[in-house]
Amino acid sequence: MAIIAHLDMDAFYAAVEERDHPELAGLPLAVGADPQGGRGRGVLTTANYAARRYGLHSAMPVSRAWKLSEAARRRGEPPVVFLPPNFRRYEEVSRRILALVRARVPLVEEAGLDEAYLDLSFTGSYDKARELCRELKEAIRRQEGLTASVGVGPNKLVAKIASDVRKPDGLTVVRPEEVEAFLAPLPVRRIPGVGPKTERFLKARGIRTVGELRTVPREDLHSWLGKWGLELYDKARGRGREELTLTWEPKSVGEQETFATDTLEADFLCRRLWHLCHQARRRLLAEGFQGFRTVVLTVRFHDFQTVTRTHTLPEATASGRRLRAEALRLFLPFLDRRENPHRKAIRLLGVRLEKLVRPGEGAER
Ligand code: TTP
Ligand code: MG
Repeated sequence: MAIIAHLDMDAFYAAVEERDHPELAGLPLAVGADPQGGRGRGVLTTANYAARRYGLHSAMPVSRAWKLSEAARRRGEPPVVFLPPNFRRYEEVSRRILALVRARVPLVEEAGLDEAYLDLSFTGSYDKARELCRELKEAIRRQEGLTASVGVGPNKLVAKIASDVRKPDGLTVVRPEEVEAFLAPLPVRRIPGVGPKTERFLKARGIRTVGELRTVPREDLHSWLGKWGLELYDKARGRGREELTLTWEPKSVGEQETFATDTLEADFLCRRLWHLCHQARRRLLAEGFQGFRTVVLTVRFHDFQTVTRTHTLPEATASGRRLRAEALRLFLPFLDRRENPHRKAIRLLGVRLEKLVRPGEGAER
């Protein structure tokens, strides 16, 4: 029996901004194009829940959002704070959240920057799956100060719909025997793929809810909407795929640098090596890992001969000093005859970290 969860962060970009700017907490926030006093031409990427109360939402023209904000101001309510998006920041937070999920769930499909499907079949029951989801939400709140909404069901479709019905900070579990009753009262628009066009089309035929959609014979949906009609027929019954498209986590992180001129100048090469160690370690932590055990050094000579040297530590570490010491130990023989008998100039250096460790898997700092 498959148990699938869908996890979706609440008002993701706006929530990250709100968390990063405590002085804005509680205020209506919108992330997107510059409103330029109402003359702005772009759209919003998202709005927090306070701003949604004014009617703001994703993809809304920022000029319209500005008008709604001004109307709120005239009513004596706080105007909307408009912020430009910081995608690098959202990606970084997204990676950390994903790392936290992967530390607890082996099979994960990244569906977007702020959503993922989790195969929770391994828990064995809906009760245990619910408990795990509660723990996940709590860990995300504790470590990132953000809320997520989670839906659990027998397949991806039901899980996705369930994660959306009690936002923000929701947890909705739909057991197989509850699917029909859960879906029936929902507006057809809740079905992923049903947009304003399909919604209008169905409404014109008196169909507003999923329950009403279920009364339509398969042949009718087919003749009205073709292949999409057949998909709708299945979706209205909560039938969907349970297999995830698995995304693998990185097995290593690393950095390399090709120099403007081939060189064997020890001072320069050691400084670049330090810098590569620094960057590799930053990537490691940004990917949500807590440590590494293996350091791989790559040296490419001017003639493209490429040599790698590896050292594995007895225990994992995240220490930058330890990394630099190990990298240097691997590198020094290339500066003399031990690894470089012909004293060839070096074209490229690389540092890669392997045997990566997730939080909870034990690493010294
Ligand atoms: P969503 O999960 O659709 O929206 P959300 O997380 O902001 O709000 P909700 O609480 O309803 O889940 O999208 C995730 C992020 O993707 C969102 O924060 C901003 C970005 N996004 C856009 O840039 N343009 C869009 O049209 C949408 C829908 C989202
Ligand atoms: Mg979201």
